[in-house]
Amino acid sequence: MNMKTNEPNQKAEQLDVHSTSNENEKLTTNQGLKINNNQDSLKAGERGPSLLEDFILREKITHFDHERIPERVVHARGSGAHGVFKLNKSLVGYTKARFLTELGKETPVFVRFSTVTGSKGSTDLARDVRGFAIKFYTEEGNYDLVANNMPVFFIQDAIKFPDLIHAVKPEPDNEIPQAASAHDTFWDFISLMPESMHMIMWVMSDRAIPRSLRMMEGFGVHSFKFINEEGKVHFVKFHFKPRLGVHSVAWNEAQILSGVDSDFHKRDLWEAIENGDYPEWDFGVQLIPEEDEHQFDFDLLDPTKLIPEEEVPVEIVGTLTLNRNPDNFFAETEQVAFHPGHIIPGIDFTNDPLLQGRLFSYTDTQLSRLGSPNFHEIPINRSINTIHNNQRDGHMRQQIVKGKSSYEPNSIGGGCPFQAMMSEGGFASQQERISGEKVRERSKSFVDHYSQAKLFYNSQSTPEKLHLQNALIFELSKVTRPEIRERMVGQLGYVDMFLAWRVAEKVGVEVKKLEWPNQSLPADSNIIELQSEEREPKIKISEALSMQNTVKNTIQSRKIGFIIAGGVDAGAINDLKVKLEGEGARVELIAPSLAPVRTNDGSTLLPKHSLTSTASVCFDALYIAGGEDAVKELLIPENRHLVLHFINEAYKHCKAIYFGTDTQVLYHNSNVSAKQHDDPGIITWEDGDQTGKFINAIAKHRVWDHEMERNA
Ligand code: HDE
Repeated sequence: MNMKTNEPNQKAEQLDVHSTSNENEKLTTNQGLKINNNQDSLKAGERGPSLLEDFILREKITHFDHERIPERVVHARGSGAHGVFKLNKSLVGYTKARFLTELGKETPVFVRFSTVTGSKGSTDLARDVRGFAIKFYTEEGNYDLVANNMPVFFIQDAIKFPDLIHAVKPEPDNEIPQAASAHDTFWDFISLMPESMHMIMWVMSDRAIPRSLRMMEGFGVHSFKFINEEGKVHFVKFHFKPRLGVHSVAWNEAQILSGVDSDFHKRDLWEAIENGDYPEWDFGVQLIPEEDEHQFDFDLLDPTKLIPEEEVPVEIVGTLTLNRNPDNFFAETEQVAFHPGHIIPGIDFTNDPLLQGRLFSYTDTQLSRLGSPNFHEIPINRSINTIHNNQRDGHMRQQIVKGKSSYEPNSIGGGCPFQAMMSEGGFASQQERISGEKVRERSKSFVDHYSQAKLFYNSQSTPEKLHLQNALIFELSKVTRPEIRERMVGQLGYVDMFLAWRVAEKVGVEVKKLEWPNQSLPADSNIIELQSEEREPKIKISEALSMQNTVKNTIQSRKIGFIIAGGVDAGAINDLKVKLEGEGARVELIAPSLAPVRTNDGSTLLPKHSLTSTASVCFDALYIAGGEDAVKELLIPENRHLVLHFINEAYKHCKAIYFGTDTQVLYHNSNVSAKQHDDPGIITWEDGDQTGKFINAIAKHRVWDHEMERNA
């Protein structure tokens, strides 16, 4: 049974069989022997040497010595959750995959979100792509959609992947910097790879610093194929759109959070699920009949291109809900093994050269990470379909397969296991006609690298453009070699001259037209072949590309910090708390210390945080609770600078702040008092009950439009 939803779920039941609890049990060795002393090793005399004979000590230490496995070479840091995918609209005309055709069908899933570049212990807040990998435990076998939160990729061909990753990872001589792209080797590579320019726009946008893993989109990136019962083929792009909208934190906030709570995203996902705020996404598809493959001004096989929603709308057909936290991080989130090659009948690959390379990489990497070809037997990776084949043995084999024959054809085993006919669910690849010269070349249809970068940049709102410019300025300012900065600014010039000019001005170089081959490159460099045609995008602006257009009118699961102190107005606090929680928000109390706070009506409140144990960056909005005595306490020297810092920082990060009654002194001593225009994010005592206004401001996420003024 799925514990949180009480709905039957085949995968949860399967995992239960492999789960154990130590509750009320006696301590044992791995051989089941009960242990009666776990405090002292066996010694020759109480002050003597330990004895080799001590098998209990040896077993315990040996197991400990081998507890670590290699972290993922990319996407090492992750957070996972169980959930369910529900089909709301059948895709029967397009695919025969049963989980996408049987209306109302619920399929268990396990999802793992990740950053790409950093090590397992690095910060959640790195400017980075986020992985969004989904394992669908379908009745036809496991289907893995190994997606990202951005719809395109840096490179067009898998052969460049190790170069890309080596460039972005910490530099090889000193292993600096961790979980950051702001360094010479990354920008050196990027400045020489114009095909990455579209992805660079995404990674430099605030999409790379999500507010929450629950507030990110998911994209399959590549075009895949759907095949229906009649064998008809459609190209398909996969989309997940979060019900809470797509939101980010400010870059300065991300940097502070990396110190204050580097597990911010992990914690947020965990707490939301524990609180019953189950994250939800609409699942949608863009469908293109096979015969329309060449109807676009880009190649559907090129993973640096998206299909604008204006050209092919996203049809929403299902809901993805995460409703259960893992019981054990290592057993589930760490050992889960995804592979874009895990497909089922009705879904097939395209010849996207990036996807083709991935189809090799994922099993290969599990062999080194999980150590054996039997990684499919680890409970989290098991299909809910039973496994029958003649594969045998290998490290850590779990299944005991009965019978004498482990080959096919056989007569000894009665010919079993039998091949399945297609009508019985047997998988058959699409019979695609392929003919061609054996070449090591890039298709000419992949040669436009700037038009969709322009489309993305032009589609951003003014604050989003500003953030993108500032991100590039930050990153390139960390590049020590001026020639790399100059080459990069030259690339940006092909996307937008103002963008290039603004970045150039701040990073101390001039915008120059790129000359190829570049003087600083080896004479035989093939870089000239990688250059792009200059094309204008067919569509000038695509609304779906701006996060600002995804704002939803909800404060569901938003975290609101209430700053309180002794004598605080209990009535006002309770009233506001009830209203905010009624809208689904979470209220947390912050006081000068963790000691219980006495209110003006004699009741006590228990703060969750003290002013020194948390920071404004951990909250979406602030309420400075009123009450004369409370404000007096907040104004004593040891509290005053902490409270003002809270307010100023929240204001700088464009959050909603509600000043309760009697808080005038705090208001006037904070940066908020310098505001020159009406600011929908600032709500004050003068206005009486302004709860509705406060809720509206929180629902807008941030007041980015006022950023210039706020940060002045
Ligand atoms: Fe991956 N990628 N990737 N990737 N990828 C891995 O597999 C690889 C690419 C993605 O939570 C690795 O099990 C190559 C695109 C996610 O466990 C590895 C290429 C997209 C995850 C690997 C790509 C992704 C991975 C490392 C270019 C978005 C985390 C550990 C040819 C569609 C899965 C592992 C998890 C993980 C290889 C490009 C998404 C090494 C060679 C494009 C979400 O196999």
